[in-house]
Amino acid sequence: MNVDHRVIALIDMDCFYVQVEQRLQPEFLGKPCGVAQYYTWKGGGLIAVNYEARDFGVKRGMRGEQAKELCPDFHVFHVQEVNGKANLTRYRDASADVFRVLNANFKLVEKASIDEAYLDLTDDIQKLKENRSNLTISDFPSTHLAGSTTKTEDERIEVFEKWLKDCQSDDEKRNFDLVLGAYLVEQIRKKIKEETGFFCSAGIARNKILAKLCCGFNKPKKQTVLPNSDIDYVFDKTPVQKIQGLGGKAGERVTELFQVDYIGQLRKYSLDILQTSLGEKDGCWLYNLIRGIETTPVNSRNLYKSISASKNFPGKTSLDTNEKIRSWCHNLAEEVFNRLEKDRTENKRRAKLLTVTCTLITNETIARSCPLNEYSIDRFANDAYRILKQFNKSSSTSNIYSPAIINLGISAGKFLDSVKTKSIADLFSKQTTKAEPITSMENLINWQEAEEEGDDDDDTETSTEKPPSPLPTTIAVAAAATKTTISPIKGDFFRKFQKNEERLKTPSKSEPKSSSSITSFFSRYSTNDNSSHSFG
Ligand code: DCP
Ligand code: CA
Ligand code: CA
Repeated sequence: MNVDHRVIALIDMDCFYVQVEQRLQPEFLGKPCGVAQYYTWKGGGLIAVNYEARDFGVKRGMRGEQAKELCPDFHVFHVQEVNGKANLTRYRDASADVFRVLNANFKLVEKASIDEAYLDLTDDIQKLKENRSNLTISDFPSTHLAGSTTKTEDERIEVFEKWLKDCQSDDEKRNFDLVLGAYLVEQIRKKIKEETGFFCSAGIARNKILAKLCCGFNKPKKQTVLPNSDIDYVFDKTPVQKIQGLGGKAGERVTELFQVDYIGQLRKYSLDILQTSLGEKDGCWLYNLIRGIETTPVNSRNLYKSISASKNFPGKTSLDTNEKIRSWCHNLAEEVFNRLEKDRTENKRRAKLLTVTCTLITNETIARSCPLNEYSIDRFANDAYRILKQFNKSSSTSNIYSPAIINLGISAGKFLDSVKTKSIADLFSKQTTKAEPITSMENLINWQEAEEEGDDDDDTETSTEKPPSPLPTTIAVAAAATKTTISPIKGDFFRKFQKNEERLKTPSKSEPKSSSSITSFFSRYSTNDNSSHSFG
């Protein structure tokens, strides 16, 4: 079996939104704080909580008031609102600061979310090997080993020093790559702190899934290395759902099918059994993953694949008149427009497809798209409204919109290089004041299941702004939308990997060779890839 030789890191900012707010108001540094969306209902729903507050039991999803009960000194920052809607510009700009540092120092950087990046350090390490030999514990002030749970700093130093010595000896040369990876990550984390003021954590391992997993082992302000020799130990204690891609329906299916709780318990199943139950490619992917092999590459992507804004309208706030819908189409269109304009200046590209999504009070989710020929708030709003009008079942003379809308979103995607695409059509559409009829519409029913952190430049509200009554969130809605259209074992296996071009051949049952079939789960329903949740 071809053992993975790469060194991959996942950098994740610590309590990111809180740090962004604290950077603006440093008097709150070191104090228990959180960031809430909206001022309404019990102090707003917390979407980020710092570690000082977590010590008091404050968690994401709680209300500001509840947090204050647990921690009287708790301070709540509120997400800015524009047009009655959360505006994430501040966090996006802070994210750009972090990515500037990463991109200036590494070639292979993949933006995985607003506060996360994968780095492929393999080549950098080869260069480092030529120049640097002996490293000491002082080069690793915050590195932990995934396979050991050390309680004190002295213990950490003892364990790490031993590993370092082993790795630098001849027998353990292979792990020396990981040592150098950890060294580089210590350096970049320090640089991020110096240049942005933000702390982060990291995981360093042989593939993306392992790097992501171990990043969470020692948060905040620390990093964790996972040598392959520790994988069995770690997997024996890792719930299936904790593995990226097995967090949703796919993970549930795996735990049910095999009656396991921990990923390591799957080791006893042969490739044949896994393939029979999950399909050839997926079974192979899982079989290899458990053995530490997963070859999804780090894609240098820094641009969002789509730009979208959406809002929930729960309970009494549902959009039940044409007027309200018109007005919100305009608000969302304005936000998308502003971000598109900024994107056009910064990235020299233009979106060519406008997509409108909504969830009706009946829980039906609708997604339609049309060509986007010009950047214009009115045009976006009119196109969106025209699409939505088709689903109004009330009489054409009344102002009522029925069934009412409980989530509305507008998104722009299918970006093309604007320098090359200044077409006659563009020029023509600039002169057109009145919106043209929509010439093509496609039903985007093959949505991908949304996760908490979308991969797009997304101003979608998060699940914490829940109304008092249980109503679907954007996330739940998108998931529900997938139910009817997506093959059973899908979960959220793939969003982050869906554009991965590398589709390795599935080995024959008797001879497992590769593991990149995380893409295969996805490829079944990725033919019409208009998902607004991934980077291009
Ligand atoms: N976020 C959000 N809604 C969610 C989850 C997250 O708006 N349901 C935002 C706020 C977070 C940011 O995304 O600060 C990054 O999310 P993380 O899951 O990485 O969480 P944090 O960075 O806040 O904390 P941690 O230190 O655990 O990574
Ligand atoms: Ca984070
Ligand atoms: Ca994150």
